[in-house]
Amino acid sequence: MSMLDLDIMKRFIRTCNDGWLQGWHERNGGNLTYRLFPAEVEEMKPFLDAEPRPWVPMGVTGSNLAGEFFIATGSGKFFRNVILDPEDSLCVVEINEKGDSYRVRWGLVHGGRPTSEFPTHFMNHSVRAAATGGATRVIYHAHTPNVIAMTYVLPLTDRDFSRALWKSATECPVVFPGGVGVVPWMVPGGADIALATCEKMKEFEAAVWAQHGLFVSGPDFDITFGLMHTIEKSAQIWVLQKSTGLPELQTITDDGLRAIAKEFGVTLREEFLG
Ligand code: 2HA
Ligand code: ZN
Repeated sequence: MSMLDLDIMKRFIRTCNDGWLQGWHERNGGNLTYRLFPAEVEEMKPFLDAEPRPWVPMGVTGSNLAGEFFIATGSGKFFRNVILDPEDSLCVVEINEKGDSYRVRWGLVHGGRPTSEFPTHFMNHSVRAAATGGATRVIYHAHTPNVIAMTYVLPLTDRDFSRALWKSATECPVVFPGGVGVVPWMVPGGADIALATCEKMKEFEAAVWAQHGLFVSGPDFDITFGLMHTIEKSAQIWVLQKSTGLPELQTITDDGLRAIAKEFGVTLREEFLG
């Protein structure tokens, strides 16, 4: 047995590779983090490094996540290489008792640190854990080309994006009935984008980053990857539809959206409907 035989590591690695295969992770683009269940931490303990690396302050505090363990992609690492060399590309980190610092307990065998967006992921784990009674485990950021394309031509409002995406494929209102939040263009990796994303993630499980990509959360890899995939596919249909240059003759009406919600037992954000 080794760390890489653990089911949770296999599923983390598979998710990274699935994102690579979708074309969402050019070079070192994107990042993924997973908050481990206590039983998964116990299973992992025999494989952690004998000597933990030093504590690193994050510049943000999430006191509800004190003492938790995360799997994270590494800063500057390529999703393309995760499947080939997970011990170099990934890490397991532990959060301290104040919830303001981390230390690496496994991985990054050639040195390095967790993703540049780790403070953003950590704060959003904190916000989403609070918003979902602890159910959120996965935060995933990808450079999804069609969502990015939309951010050049649609007003950057939660309402405009949610409506356009809901109406671009019939399953969408079922998959993300709460809609999506939109964060204006910001410098990546900093405190500002972390805070702005947190504000959106108090209400939404997905946030569009203008001219950059998409940021999503969920309880497991299937649901979270599926949310990324569904939103990006809907954006692709929107872009394809606009690219025909032909006038739109019909779409899903707002009453149509309401009917889908009723049939599938989900609650749409009514303020986004006409
Ligand atoms: O990991 O995607 O947003 C590089 C990025 C930063
Ligand atoms: Zn990015």
